[in-house]
Amino acid sequence: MLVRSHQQADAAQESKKGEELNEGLLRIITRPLRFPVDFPYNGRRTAFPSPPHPYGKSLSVSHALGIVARLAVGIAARADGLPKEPLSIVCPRLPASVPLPVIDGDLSDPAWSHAVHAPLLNTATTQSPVLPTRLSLLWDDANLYAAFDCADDGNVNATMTQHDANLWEEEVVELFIDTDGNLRTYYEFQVNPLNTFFDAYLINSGSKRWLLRDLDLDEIEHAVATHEKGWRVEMKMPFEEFGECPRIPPVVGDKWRVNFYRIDRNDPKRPELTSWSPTWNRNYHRTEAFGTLVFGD
Ligand SMILES: [Ca+2]
Ligand SMILES: [Ca+2]
Repeated sequence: MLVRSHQQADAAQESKKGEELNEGLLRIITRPLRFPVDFPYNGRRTAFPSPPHPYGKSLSVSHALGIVARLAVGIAARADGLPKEPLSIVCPRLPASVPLPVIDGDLSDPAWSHAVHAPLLNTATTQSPVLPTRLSLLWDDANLYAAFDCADDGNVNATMTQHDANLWEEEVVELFIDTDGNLRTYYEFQVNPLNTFFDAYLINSGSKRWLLRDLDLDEIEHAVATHEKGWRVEMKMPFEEFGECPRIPPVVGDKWRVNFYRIDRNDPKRPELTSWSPTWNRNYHRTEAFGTLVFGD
């Protein structure tokens, strides 16, 4: 019972996506900056204040306990020989001679045979999940491509069809993309089995998060195909849609901090939270656990 209660609490924490920002609030944020944020909202450049340091002047008891708990989990994990550092992955560039993938949820395009593949594993333990997910990544001079091949048992839990709905409350795949690697501001995209899309911009101080759901990156293409053994997501993300990039398009060797996730709820009381780079707890917004995507040749 204790385990179940803990997981329910974790799921509730994951469902709480942080304080909402909106365009009106953006306009009244006038505090001085500590770092520039190039925010691509409706083509304008908008500056955010620097979020407070997560463990600033007053380290609360709950923070201290949280740090100790995370250290304990990390040490236990490392004793099992699990990776100490966030993962890194080299994303191959699609050869110019290969046709671009058609964004339709069918991953049989020749382009995907040039992609790099990685599994999503239990984000707290890196144990293999009941229902596997294979992530695929690829890029060309205009776009980053991602695909999720999600095994499922036919019990797909998704009802939301409205753009920017709280898709994480059902089954979903998620992409967190921090183009400049500051681990404080990043994009969050979600796609559910009904091909409903969520896009938002996050500011994360470590102890508090702000969510700008009004961000709508209309040029991102996404498609889902379901079949008897699961569902597949195929995405094309134009580089021109992203702010805070070191370069557009990237050059070989450029690095973005990223993570990729899935929430499966075949057992509604025990959601299965999986990630590419392990977060060592059930918090998907632990930015220091974001892995590194290296743009390869
Ligand atoms: Ca396709
Ligand atoms: Ca949005």
